[in-house]
Amino acid sequence: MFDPERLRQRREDIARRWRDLRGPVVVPSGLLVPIAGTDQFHDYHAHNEHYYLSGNDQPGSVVAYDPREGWTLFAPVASQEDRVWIGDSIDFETLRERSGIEQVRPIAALSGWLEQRRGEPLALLGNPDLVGNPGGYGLENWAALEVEVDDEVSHRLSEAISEARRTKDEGELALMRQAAAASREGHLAGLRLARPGMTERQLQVEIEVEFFRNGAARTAYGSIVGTGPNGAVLHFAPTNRPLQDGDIVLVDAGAEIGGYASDVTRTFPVAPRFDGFQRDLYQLVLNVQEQAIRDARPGKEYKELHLEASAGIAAGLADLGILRGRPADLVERDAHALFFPHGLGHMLGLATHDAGGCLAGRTPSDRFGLKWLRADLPLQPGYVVTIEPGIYFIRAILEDPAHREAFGEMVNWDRVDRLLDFGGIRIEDDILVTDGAAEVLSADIPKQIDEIEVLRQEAAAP
Ligand SMILES: [Mn+2]
Repeated sequence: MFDPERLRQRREDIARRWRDLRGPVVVPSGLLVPIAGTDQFHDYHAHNEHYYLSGNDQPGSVVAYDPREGWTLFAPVASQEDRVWIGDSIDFETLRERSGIEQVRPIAALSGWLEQRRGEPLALLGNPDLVGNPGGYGLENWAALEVEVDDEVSHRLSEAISEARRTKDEGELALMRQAAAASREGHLAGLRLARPGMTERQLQVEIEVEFFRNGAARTAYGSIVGTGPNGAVLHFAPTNRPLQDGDIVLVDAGAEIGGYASDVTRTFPVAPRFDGFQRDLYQLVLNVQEQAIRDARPGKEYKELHLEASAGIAAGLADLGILRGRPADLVERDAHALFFPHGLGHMLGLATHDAGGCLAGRTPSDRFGLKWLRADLPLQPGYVVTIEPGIYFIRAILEDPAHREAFGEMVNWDRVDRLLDFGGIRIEDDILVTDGAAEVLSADIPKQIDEIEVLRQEAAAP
């Protein structure tokens, strides 16, 4: 999965960031979580900090670090019963080769390793289930180990990993490009196969099957497929609602490969063409999105990008007669957030909303127009972020009497009332910030109106 040399460099970089550290560190991968009342488990996801440091994703593993001794990987050893039902664990020589960590030891040895460090403050990163379920890691009794977890140091070290994770190395970018390529195949299938009468759920299956055919290990997040009014629910889970002629369809879905996410949204008509208003609104969102991608340069504050996109949306909605007033005033009063309530995007990587989105010391604003902004930092070469403006007609926001009063004259409410079943439009790409223009990892997934209409007309042909 990863080049072991790169993993070694990554750990050296982290150790440098931890240079003041005196005590030991443990980074558990996490354990399988049973589904209550069954003999099954929830989907397992190795903790990203553990995976980032080791490339190992087996449950019940621990990466340990001691500034005096370096790195150790404690790995599970399958029991005979495990081997009968689940299969064997990965042998230690393979783990050594893959991770580049010389010290690979059975998880049963973790207890002794911790006992040797009795009384020293311990930094606990990764999955904290080590404390709640020590038995899962072969520890008999957490309290008896007399280990004290230092929360302040743990937090600081974790922040250092998040900072390191912002800049993607070539190995990570290769996986992100593969993930974006698999996402492309899925979105193309959706654009080609969506038909009146097909359900959201059926469309989801057609999209996801192409992700998996093209190498995805899983979807990076629960696919969002919302048709008609459902497109206005930001994280809508697909239902059996059939697609109807005249609806627009919002598909936010991405493949994950080697632990790395892609996160792409496309919106298109069920009919062979956008109708007049859909087209105006779509072109507005697209213009704002393309401008934000052009402006995503090193040093640019992500929050500025968000506010500029908000101004673009406010200006466009004023041109369309939905908002009233000067765009700058509308944004200052957060009127755009009635229609664009979420942030412009987020960091992307091992997680869909990747670590390190906010610079240390910056806290999210509680302003209506900023509270869901997930990234607040200056962009740097090597960062991967999403750019995903949208315009929605969300009843929960637009029917709220408090909003109707607060934004009274700024909104053409009669017009809004006729659009409450419109749904929403979002266009999302994954971009790599470089020294020059940003590279759009998801660039070849069609988003221009004419490209989409060509595909939709092919879909409608008998
Ligand atoms: Mn996203």
